[in-house]
Amino acid sequence: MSADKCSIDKLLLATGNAGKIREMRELLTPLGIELVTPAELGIDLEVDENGETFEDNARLKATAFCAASGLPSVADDSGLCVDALGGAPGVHSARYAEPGGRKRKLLENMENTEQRAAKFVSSIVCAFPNGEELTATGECCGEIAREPRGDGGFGYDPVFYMAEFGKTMAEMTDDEKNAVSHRGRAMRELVQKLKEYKVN
Ligand code: ITT
Repeated sequence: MSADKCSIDKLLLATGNAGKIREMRELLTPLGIELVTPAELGIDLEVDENGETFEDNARLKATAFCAASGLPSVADDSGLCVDALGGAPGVHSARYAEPGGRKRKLLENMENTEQRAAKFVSSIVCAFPNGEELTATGECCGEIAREPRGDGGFGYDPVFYMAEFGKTMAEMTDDEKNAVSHRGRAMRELVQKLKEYKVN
């Protein structure tokens, strides 16, 4: 086996978020593993994300999808932590407001503050049918913009501004985002661990 390949043949991308699937695919493709989605397998699973940390929730999703599919399953739990809001919305990022209203609510809550610092966090768990797991995390620092800009990416990307690039994450290409993002960093750590992982 080449040092760049790994001993797993097939991996489930354990998420219903199309943006995450696109980014995870891009980052896992060099491993040469077959990547499948829950939709492709006809798996429709609602996991109760009641953990206290990103890693707890990533583990809940990864183990549930692994049990349902019998395949090694990679889940990402991620979110936006805003300093001026005491780290909110954090693990509640997906439930901060109704879909479509999250960015507006965030900008409203930030209207009267000059303190704009924020970070994206991604925690990734790969659960294996034998009960083993691999974990990885990544963070990306930036600031909350005054208004949304750009139509790439997903979620809070249009309001997450990175001064060093003079762009919001939604103004970056997928490759530019993956090079610096929380998920890109976490996935590169996972890819390294997958290369070293030996199936028992
Ligand atoms: P799955 O649980 O099915 O993976 P989800 O969208 O519900 O999909 P999370 O529970 O991890 O995912 O919620 C994370 C939310 O945080 C997500 O819906 C976005 O609103 C936000 N988020 C995470 N990563 C992001 C990114 O790279 N860019 C913009 N927003 C992001």
